[in-house]
Amino acid sequence: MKEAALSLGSNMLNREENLKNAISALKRLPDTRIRKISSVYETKPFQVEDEQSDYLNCCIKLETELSPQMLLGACLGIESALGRLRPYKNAPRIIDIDLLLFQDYSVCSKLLTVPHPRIKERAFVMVPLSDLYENKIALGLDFNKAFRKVGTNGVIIYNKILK
Ligand code: PH2
Ligand code: MG
Ligand code: MG
Repeated sequence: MKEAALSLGSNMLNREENLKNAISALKRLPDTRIRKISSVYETKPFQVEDEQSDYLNCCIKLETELSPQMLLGACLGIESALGRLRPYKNAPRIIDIDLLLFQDYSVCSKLLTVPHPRIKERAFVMVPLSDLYENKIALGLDFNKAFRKVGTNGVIIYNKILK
């Protein structure tokens, strides 16, 4: 089994329901088990060019026999199944599922870059991601170091646990 971390985000329609539906779909993936789900955070839109509603964000740690490419494909499939459209870059979305980390793999191709290149700039990713790793070091990423740079502005706890 390989370990992977995902970031989930929603800022359209019923955000909580969208996260729940995405998690249910992830639970149904073949040869894949969810290991840990972070708290949910309400976050201010970060680096978007239009007026947008606040997001709900969380992160998930899972174990899988899928390859990074298959896992990414599965995430994109879940986004489509839940009705995600992509009218323009960083548009408001029903659900976004990003592959952050995959084992200690370093992949850089046209379709997939792992570790996700913008993790460390994004408090809305770093805060939930750090919930998943008790010793605050994961797959080549030192959270304490990254945190000192990114801070936690615009990220507030939304509820404790998403079932
Ligand atoms: N996702 C983005 C761009 N900006 N801001 C927040 N708060 N949450 C997100 O999930 C998010 C964002 C691109 O995917
Ligand atoms: Mg994203
Ligand atoms: Mg995405």
